[in-house]
Amino acid sequence: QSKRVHHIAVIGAPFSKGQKWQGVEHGPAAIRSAGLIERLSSIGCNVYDVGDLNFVQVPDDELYNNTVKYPRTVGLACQRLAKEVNKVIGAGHTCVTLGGDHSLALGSISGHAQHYPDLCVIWVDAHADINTPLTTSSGNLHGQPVSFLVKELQDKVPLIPGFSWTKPCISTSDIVYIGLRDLDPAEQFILKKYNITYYSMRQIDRIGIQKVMERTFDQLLGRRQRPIHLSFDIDAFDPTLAPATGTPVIGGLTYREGIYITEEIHNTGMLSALDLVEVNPILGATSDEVKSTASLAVDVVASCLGQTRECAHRIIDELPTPG
Ligand code: NNH
Ligand code: MN
Ligand code: MN
Ligand code: MN
Repeated sequence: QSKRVHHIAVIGAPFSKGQKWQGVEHGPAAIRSAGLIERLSSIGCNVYDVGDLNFVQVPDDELYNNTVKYPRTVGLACQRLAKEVNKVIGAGHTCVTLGGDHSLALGSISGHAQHYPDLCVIWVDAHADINTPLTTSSGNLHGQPVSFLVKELQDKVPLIPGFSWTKPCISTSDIVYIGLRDLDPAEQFILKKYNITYYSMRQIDRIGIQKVMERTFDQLLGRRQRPIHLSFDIDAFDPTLAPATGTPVIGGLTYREGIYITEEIHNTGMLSALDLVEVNPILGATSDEVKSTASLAVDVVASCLGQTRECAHRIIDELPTPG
């Protein structure tokens, strides 16, 4: 295990217009209250807290094509986030983005890719978030960010207001999904037609999380070492573990599967940026549900950055002697 100090930048992205629920903009505050910064310091990370970005709602933000909601507001927020992520990555930090809804991954991955064009993406989620503005039935942009990022899909993605700054930066073979269990018909079609790798919950049941991670790294890092962008949607976990989120889906990751994923990603030594999204403290039924969801988010981020289940992170060199 590497002894090198991890220099981490934490960016709060209190953004919610990519989906319909109020409250996900309070995700960064909830995750901070659950002790994220202190935890990262206690495992030896050098933490630079950027604070929360200020997002504005664009006035008269009309629907695109009578369906897609808040395109200009979401586009502008992602553009703002991309700039900030690019800045801290350029300064040599590992970048942690706290959401906010998952539309912001368009910003964080774009900003990350501006600095590291050969990055790869691991997308942990119950959903594939690869609808195009023409296939979405909800109209929510948090279900679409991947469609803007994948080069091979661009002839199917219309130019929508607010998104003219975007530039597809990954190929179909540069992304792997883990935890899927709720796909829309068009998403299923895209994954199959473009041959995008995904490990659904069913696949995790069949081969186990250890093989899933082995195959993921074979595909993404087998030929060459390259930076990893982890985009982690808290709804990948089972709703019993992460109830405070907008679109819970039964039958999700166990705590141990989720943490195994992040431990293995840490062990590659290649994690360069991560998003932790969709924690919505307003949607918890009780304050305990909110606390357990936020504290799960802290565990995910900390284990990406070196927290292990095998060592105490504080070294002692002597045992107390009786008498
Ligand atoms: N696929 C649905 C949509 O396009 C749901 C997406 N919801 C998510 N994604 N929470 O992670 O709206
Ligand atoms: Mn380490
Ligand atoms: Mn998502
Ligand atoms: Mn999801």
